[in-house]
Amino acid sequence: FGIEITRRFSHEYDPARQLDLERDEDENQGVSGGPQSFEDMTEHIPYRLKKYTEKETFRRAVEFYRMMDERRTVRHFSDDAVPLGVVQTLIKTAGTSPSGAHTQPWTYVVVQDFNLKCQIRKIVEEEEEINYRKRMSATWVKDLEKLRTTWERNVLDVAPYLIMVFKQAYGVGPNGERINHYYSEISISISVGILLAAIQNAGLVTVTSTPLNAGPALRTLLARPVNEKLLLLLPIGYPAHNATVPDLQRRDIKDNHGSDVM
Ligand code: IYR
Repeated sequence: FGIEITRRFSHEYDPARQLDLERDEDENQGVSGGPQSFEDMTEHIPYRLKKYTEKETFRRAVEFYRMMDERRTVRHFSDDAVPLGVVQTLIKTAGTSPSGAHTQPWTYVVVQDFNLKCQIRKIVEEEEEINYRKRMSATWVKDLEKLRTTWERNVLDVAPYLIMVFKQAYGVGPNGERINHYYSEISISISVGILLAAIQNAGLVTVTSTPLNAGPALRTLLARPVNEKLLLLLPIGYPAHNATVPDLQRRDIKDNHGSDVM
C-alpha cells in the first residue's frame, strides 16, 4: 500500500518516475512494427447507417443534448427496485464502446446482494475516512466542499445495484495465454461514458465514484482475478424523493476553447 499511496499522492513531479509509470502502461506493449499483412481471418463486411435529413439530424442532436443536460451526479438514492434485465441492457450498451484493438478490456460486475453491498460499504468507508483525514491534501478536501461529499457511503446499501467497473490489465485466452490489451484505461473511460448516457436515457441515476485504495480489498471480496483492477463503483437506481444536487453550471460552449471550430 505504501508505494501506491506515494505514487498517487506525490506532489512533486518526478520525470524519471513518470517515465517508469508510462513504461508500465499497457499501451506501450508490442510497439515494434513490421509490415502489415492482414493475415487474420476477420472478414470485412459492408457498413450501412440510416442517413437522416438535416432537419432530423438537428432534432436528434438537440433532443439528445437536452436529455444529457438533465444528467446529474446524484448521491441520494431510493431503494426502489430496478429490473436486473435493465441493468444488463445498460451494460450491453456500455459494451458497444470502441476499445484498443477491439480487446474490450473491461469487466462489469453487478452486485445486488444486500450483504455484499454492506461489506462493500464497510471497505469503502474505512478507506475513504483515511482518504479524507490523511491522504487527500487540504486543498483537495476544500475543492470538494461545494459537492458536500464525505467519507460516508450510505448509498452503497440503499441503491438496488452497484456496478463495479474493472480494468483488465491483460486478457487471458482459452488456454491461459496472456492477451495484450492496448489503451485499456481510455477504452474503459469511453465505455463508462456510454454507460452514463444509457443510465440517463433509462431515467436512472448514478454517482461516478472512484474508491481510492479500496480496490484490492474489493477485488478480493468479489473474487476477481489479479489481472483486474477496480476503476469505478457506480451505484444504480432512482434518486431519493428528497435528493438534492449542488447548483452547478456547465461551461458555455463559447468559453470552451477545445470546442472551437477552426
Ligand atoms: N474518491 C472519493 C472522493 C471524491 C473525489 C473527487 I475529485 C470528487 O469529485 C468527488 C469525490 C469518491 O469517489 O467519492
